[in-house]
Amino acid sequence: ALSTGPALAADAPLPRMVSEQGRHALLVDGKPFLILGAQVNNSSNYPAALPAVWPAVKEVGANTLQVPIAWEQIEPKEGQYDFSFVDHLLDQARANNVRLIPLWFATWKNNGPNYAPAWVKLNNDRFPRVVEAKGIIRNSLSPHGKETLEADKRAFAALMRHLKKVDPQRTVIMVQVENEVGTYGAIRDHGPTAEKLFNGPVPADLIKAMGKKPGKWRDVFDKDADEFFHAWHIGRFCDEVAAAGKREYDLPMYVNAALRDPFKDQDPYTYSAGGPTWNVLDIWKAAAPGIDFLAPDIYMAEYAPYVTTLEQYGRPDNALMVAEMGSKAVYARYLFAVLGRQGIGYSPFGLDYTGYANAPLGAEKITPETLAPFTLAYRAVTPIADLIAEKSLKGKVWGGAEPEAVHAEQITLGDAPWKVELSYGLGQFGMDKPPGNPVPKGGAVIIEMAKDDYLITGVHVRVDFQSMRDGRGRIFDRVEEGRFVNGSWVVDRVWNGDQTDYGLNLTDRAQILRVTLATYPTK
Ligand code: N0T
Repeated sequence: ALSTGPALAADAPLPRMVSEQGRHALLVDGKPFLILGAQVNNSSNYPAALPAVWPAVKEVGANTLQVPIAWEQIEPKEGQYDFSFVDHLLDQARANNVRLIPLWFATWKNNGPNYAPAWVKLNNDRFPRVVEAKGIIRNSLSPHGKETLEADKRAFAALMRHLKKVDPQRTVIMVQVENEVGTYGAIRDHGPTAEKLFNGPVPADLIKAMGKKPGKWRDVFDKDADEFFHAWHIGRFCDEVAAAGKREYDLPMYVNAALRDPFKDQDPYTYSAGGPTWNVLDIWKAAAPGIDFLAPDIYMAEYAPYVTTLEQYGRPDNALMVAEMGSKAVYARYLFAVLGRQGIGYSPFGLDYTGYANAPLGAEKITPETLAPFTLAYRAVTPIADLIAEKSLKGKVWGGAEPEAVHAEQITLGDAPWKVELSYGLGQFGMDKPPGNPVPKGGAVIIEMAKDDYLITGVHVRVDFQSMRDGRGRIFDRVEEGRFVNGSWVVDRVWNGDQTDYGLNLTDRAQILRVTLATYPTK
C-alpha cells in the first residue's frame, strides 16, 4: 500500500548536499538538516521485524533511520522486482515521523555478496569472485565483473525509480551505496581481467588527481599499487552504480567504510582492502566523483582513534557523517565531537529490540536502559538540531566530547575574543581541578548566534568562557535557560548565583542555555 500521508500540493524539494568554503550541509526540505540517526540490525529489513524497531527509535529520539534494502529481496528472480517491503517501510517511517536512509546491500555487504540474490551469488562464472595473489578464490565479488556491475546497476536503478514514484514527501533523504565495500583476505583481484588492467597504464584521471607521471600501476604507486588499484576499481564500480541510481532519482549518496588502524599502516590483508579507508580517500575521490561523501563506520570506543577518524574524514572535499558506530554507552558523547567538527550527523548501529546485540563492538543488550546515554544526547540536541546544521555550514558551531585521560578542553571560538573551556567530572559547586567522569560521558556544543551571544547544550560537562582580551575579564551579562517556539527564543528562567558562579554545569537535564558575554576592566 502506498502512503496514507497528507497529499502535497507539489513535490517537496529534493534533498541535496551543499558546500560553502569547505563546509558542508545536507539540505532536507530546502534547509540544513542534522542526522540524529539510528541503524537497525542487518536482518531487520522485513515487515515482521519492524514492530521491534519503532519503539527503540522512539525511545532514543532519532530523526533518521537507516534500514537495509537487500538486492535479494527486491530482485529475487532476475528482472522481477518486489518493492513491497520498501513501501511498507515508507508508510511506517512516515507514521513514526522519521526520515529514512536505505542501505543498498548488494554486490558488497561487508566485502561479500551474501545479500545478493541466489542467481548472483551462486553463479561464479557470470559473477566472478576476487582471486587472491596465491590463487585462492575469496567470497568477495570482483569489481572487474562487467555482468556484476550491469546487474547491480539495473537493480539499483529500479529501486531509485520506485522511490521517486512513491516518495514525493522525501521521507528518503539519502541512500547508502553498498555496505563496507572492499575485500577481506586479498589486496586486489588477480583474475585475468584484473591482471591485464594492472599491467596496463594508470587511468589518466587518477594520474592527474594524484599529481603523478603516467605509467603502469606498479611503477606509479610502488608498494601501494595493489591496494590503490583495488580501491580505484571498487570506487569506479560504486560511482557507476550511484550514477545509474541518480539518473532515475537524484538523491545524495554515500559509501561507508570499514576502517583500518587510524594511526599506522595496517596490512591490507587484515582489513576490507579497497574500501574507502583513510589511506585511499584521494583515490576514491578521483574514482567516484558522483558519490557525495565517504563515511566512516567507527567501532573504536576510545577517544583518540574515534576523533582521529573524524579528522581524517571531515575534509573540505568530504562531508563528515559517522555512518555507523558502536552502541556502547561511551560512544554517545561523541555526538558533541562530531558536531564540533562540522559533522552532518551520526548513527549508532543495531538500535532495535529484535534481541540481537553486536557486543563487543556495541552494547551487550539493547534496552531503554542501555540506550539512555544516546537518548539524553539526542534530547539535548534535538530542540536546536536545525539551527546547529544551519550555523555549522556558516562555521559558527564548536564542540567537544570528554577524552579518557584529559579532563578539560579549551576551544577558541573562531575570531571572537573568547575561549570556551569544557571540563568534566566536577560537582556543580566550587572550583576544583576537573577529575573526569568515572566513565567518560560528557560533551557540549556551542553555537554563535551573534557577537558575544552563544547558545549551549551538552551533557555531564561544565562550560565556561574566558576573555582573550588583555586587561578585560569575562562576566556573564545574562544566562538564560529557554527554548525556541516557532523560531523565537523564549526564556524560561535566568541562571545566576550558584548556577553560574563556577561555570555552567550541564548534567542530565537536556537544558538549552543562551549566554550573553561581556567584560569588565581588570586593571
Ligand atoms: C558493521 C556491523 C554490521 C576494531 C557489525 C563492522 C554492519 C557493518 N561492520 O555489526 O555488520 O552492517 O557495516 C565491522 C567492524 C570491524 C571490527 C573493528 C574492530
